[in-house]
Formats: sequence, structure tokens, C-alpha cells
Amino acid sequence: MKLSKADDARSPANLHRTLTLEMVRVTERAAVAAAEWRGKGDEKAADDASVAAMSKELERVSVAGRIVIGEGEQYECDHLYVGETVGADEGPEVDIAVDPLEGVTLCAKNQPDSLVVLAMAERGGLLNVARNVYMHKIAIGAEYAPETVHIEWSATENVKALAKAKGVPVSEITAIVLDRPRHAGLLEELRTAGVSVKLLSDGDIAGVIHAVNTEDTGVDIYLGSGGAPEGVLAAAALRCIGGQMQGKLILDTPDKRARAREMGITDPNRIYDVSELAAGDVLFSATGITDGSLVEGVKLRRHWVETNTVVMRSWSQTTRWIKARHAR
Ligand code: VTB
Ligand code: MG
Ligand code: MG
Repeated sequence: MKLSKADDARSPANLHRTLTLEMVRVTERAAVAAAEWRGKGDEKAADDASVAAMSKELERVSVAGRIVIGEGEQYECDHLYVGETVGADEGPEVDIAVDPLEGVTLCAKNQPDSLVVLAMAERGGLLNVARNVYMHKIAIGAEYAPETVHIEWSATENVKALAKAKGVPVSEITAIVLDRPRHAGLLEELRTAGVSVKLLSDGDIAGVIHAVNTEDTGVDIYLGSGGAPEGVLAAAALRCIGGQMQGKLILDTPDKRARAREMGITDPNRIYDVSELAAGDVLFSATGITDGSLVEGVKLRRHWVETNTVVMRSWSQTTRWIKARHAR
């Protein structure tokens, strides 16, 4: 226990702990707005509602904020675009990464695991990636030695190495993988090795978090590719809860490579670890929209609304689950 460290007045923490509650209000507000669109089959309306609510609530947060991972480029969207200035313009200078509706399809279909996600870091702390870029990712728990697995090894090599480190047969390893045609080869390899695979229809921020929380989830490893923004957001969470992850951007077009260069990425083949994806003091907040494996969803009742949020802070390594009732 590091409870004594939690007194920020005498600590070197750059992001004050009270910011966590301000962030919770932001993701809560966005989740309630998105929840009104659950099951309506309209992905865009749900996304727009969440974005607008998040954007509005962010204005009240005591930071001089800058969006570094947002909804798109400035010419593509009105709110939460890359480079947008957000916050009340008081307090620390921070960078902000958002996914206002992670799992938009899940929300539109009212299926489990849609979330609102926001991470905040000291200026320059988050890898800047465009919304349309993908990332190869691998993640395992903090309990393993560094270099137990490696993003450049084959899936077979990785699950064998992990099984050996864990002291179990490969058939007792559970991997979590996004269910996409691009993963057909990966899946084939995992099946041949005898691994149990948990397929995700969407939502690989939660997928990576589950892979490092093996004790809670039974999942041992995340493998495959997903959104690069989701990779940075997952890394922000891992900075707070522990866990290992490597990420490699997939810059497969000249346009993506050019934009990445503008955003400060000099080596397109670089392999990033957790603290290179999200450095310095980091805060992470996620509120459930639909019920999910990470947090429960919004309950919209006649007289009140209930939200469930998980909020984390790297400096103190705290995770809090905040269940809130709001008057309607
Ligand atoms: C993931 C997942 C998202 O996109 O990163 C994924 O976390 C990857 O992209 O929820 P494709 O869907 O294009 O394969 C989502 O599924 C949707 O944003
Ligand atoms: Mg989104
Ligand atoms: Mg997403």
C-alpha cells in the first residue's frame, strides 16, 4: 500500500488527483448522452451525441488541454479534432486522447461492452496517432519477465513462450483477439496450437485491459491488430494498473506515413512499449454505455440515471469504480 504517497500537496505529481473526478464527470456525461441512442440502430447519432456531450463537459475541466487523439482532423469534424484546445484554460497543460464511443456498433445494437474512454497526460505524454491508423498489439500481465513475448515473433512462438513462463500447457492459455477477417491466419495458428480464443466483436481497449488482469478475467494474452488510438488509450490504462504491451503502427499508405511524420513519428517501424505510448503522469477514465465486462452500463430510469465508471491514476496506481446516481 502506498497510501501515504497519495498526499499531493507534498508530492511531485503533475496531474493533481482532483482531476480524476473532473474526468469522471466528462465520461459520465458522454455515456448518458450515448445511452439515449442504445439499440436505435443509428451509429452516427449515438457517436454524435457522445462527442457533443463530452466536448461540452470538457470545457469545465480545470486544465489547459489539447486533443492529441480525437475524432479526426480539424477539417473533418466540429468537435474533438486533433489540435483542438479544450478545458477551462486554467491548471496544468495536458494532452488528451478520447474515444467518445468505443464500440459504436455495440451501442447501436444494444450489445455489451460499449464505453466512453478518455485519457489525460502531461503535455507530450501520449503518442499522437490519427484515427484511421491501425496498430499491431500484444499484451500480457505484469507478472511475467520482460521479453517473455515479442510483437515480432509468431503467435505460436508467443503462446508457447507464455505457457512456459506460466508453467501450464498451451491448451490452458486463453488469448483475446478481435474477430476480423484479417485475423484468419492468426486464429488458425492459435487453433493449431490448442489455445482457447475469446473473440471480440469490437472494443479492444477493454480487450487489452482484460489480458493484463488475468486473475480477474482468465485471459492471458491479447494478440492482433486494432485501432492505434485504442492502443494508446489502452496503454494509458496499463500505466495505471500495470501490465506489458508492445505496439507497432501499421502505416500502410503514403498518406498515413506523411500524416504520421507530421505528428512526430520519425521511425514508422518503431516498436513502442507501454511507457512510450503513454508517458509521465497519466489519468484514464471509462464509463460504460451498455453493460460490459469492464463496467456496467448506464441505467436510464424514470427519476434517476446511474453511471458506472472506472478511473485510474498512474502516479498513485489507484483504480476506482465510481457508481453515480444523477437526478433526471
Ligand atoms: C478496435 C476496437 C474498436 O475498431 O480497435 C477496432 O477497439 C479495429 O478496427 O471498438 P476495425 O473494426 O476496423 O477492424 C473498433 O472495433 C471500432 O472502432
Ligand atoms: Mg469513436
Ligand atoms: Mg473506437
